[in-house]
Amino acid sequence: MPRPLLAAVFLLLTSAVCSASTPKNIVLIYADDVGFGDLGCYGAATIPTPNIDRLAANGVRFTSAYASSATCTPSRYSMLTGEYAWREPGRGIAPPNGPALIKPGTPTLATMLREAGYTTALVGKWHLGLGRPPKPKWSGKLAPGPLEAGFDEAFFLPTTNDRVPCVYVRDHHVVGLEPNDPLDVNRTNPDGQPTGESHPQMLKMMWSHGHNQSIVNGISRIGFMSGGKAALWTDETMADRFASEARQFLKAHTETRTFLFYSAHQTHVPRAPAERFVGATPHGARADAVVELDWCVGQLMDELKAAEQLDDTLIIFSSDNGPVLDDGYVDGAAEKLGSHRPSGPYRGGKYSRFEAGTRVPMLVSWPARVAPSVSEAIVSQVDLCRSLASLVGVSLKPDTAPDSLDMLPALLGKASAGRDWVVQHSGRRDQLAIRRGKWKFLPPTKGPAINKNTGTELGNAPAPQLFDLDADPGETNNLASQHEDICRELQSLLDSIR
Ligand code: NG6
Ligand code: CA
Repeated sequence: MPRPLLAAVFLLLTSAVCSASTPKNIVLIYADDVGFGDLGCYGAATIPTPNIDRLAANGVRFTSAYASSATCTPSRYSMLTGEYAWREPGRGIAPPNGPALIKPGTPTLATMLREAGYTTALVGKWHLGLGRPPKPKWSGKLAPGPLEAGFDEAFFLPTTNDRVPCVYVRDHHVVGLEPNDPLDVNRTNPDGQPTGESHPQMLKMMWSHGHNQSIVNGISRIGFMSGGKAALWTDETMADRFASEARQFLKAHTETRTFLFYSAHQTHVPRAPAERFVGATPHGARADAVVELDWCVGQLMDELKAAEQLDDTLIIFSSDNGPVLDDGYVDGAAEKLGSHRPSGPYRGGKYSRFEAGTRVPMLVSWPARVAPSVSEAIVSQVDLCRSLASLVGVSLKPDTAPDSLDMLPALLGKASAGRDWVVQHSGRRDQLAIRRGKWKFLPPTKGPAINKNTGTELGNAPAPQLFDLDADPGETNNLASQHEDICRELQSLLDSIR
């Protein structure tokens, strides 16, 4: 075929898949445990976040955006599959040896965008399990994992930065593993190694609850790992590593459409930001880690700018659950809080059914298409599947992403209304709540009112709770006994969704 004809055919073919109304790149930046009030653009006066604030100033800043759950694994599961994690058991916080939770063949945000012609990558935290039961083959091939969930490439930390194994994985294998030093992960101490419990004098950061098992980089973790010495990460360089991996991915794919899931580790414990961010705020390591996260966001923006693609990149920024101060280490987060309010005006935090558990920052920036605004539309991260499918022109089968709604107009700031209602989930399967318009309803639940480790108000109570979020955003005035009809309606709505 003559060259011009070939080019014309190519253009025709690619434009059939991706029309001019789809962005060149989609970058989903997912923070860990960042609360509604933690960013400059959401009112944090003492935490400088200029890059994230720039996204807000140039895009849509949501005030009623929700993570599906108040912990990480279920939020991520719901966001990537469009199905609430709580529909099946076993999708709570994944343990170090947790097997893959997304079954191969399940349609995901990544498989859908790949179908639309995007090259897809995960950089950062995974925490959705690896391999088949009984446990991942840490020294062998780690599958299924992100690659079986729709990512063309992946550079990731397997669970969380407070869990073993403290190694990076690229695609199917641990990075830097030496064959003569196989890696394994156990529930018990396999080789009598010193632990956070037995040798606290070896620690540079003391644990406060849990987190007293294997010691890596002077920090004790959840779980025991043995071997893999050459592959161990250093917490203080994790941000540099993830930012550089993400930049390399974007740089390598300037000619094709890309979907980057940048899944940050900040501000999850242990908070050990790079030396240059220590003291960036008056609030200690937790808020310093927010500044480090902002730097990472700036790195991605710089890379897109260098390729002259920032304008035509859809960047979505959000967080997997609300904030927590002491989540297991003595790092001064509570002591140095001062006037900073990680939850903003809301009650609770990570693990909670009160608003701060799941109401999180969400920013949508696409300078070429999206005008700056502040939106009060109710949107949930579970909606990303159907909304982005609609954006890129993929039609999903009815049983795919069953809990996801197409909220594209709201997400792009073109409609002021979003969902009528949103389900809120503490992270435990039996603990749901629902918001419809201004009403927030929490059915009675067993369990403690306060998480004794973290001090978080969980929302558990033996009686129903109903709050008017317009008049009482802090959920202090329980109106359930005055509005039994509304409680009944919301209970039956929740039952029907369940
Ligand atoms: C909890 C851990 C907490 C954190 C959380 C997961 C203890 C006592 N607490 O079980 O430190 O790791 O799991 O956080 O071990 S998440 O953001 O990934 O859901
Ligand atoms: Ca989290």
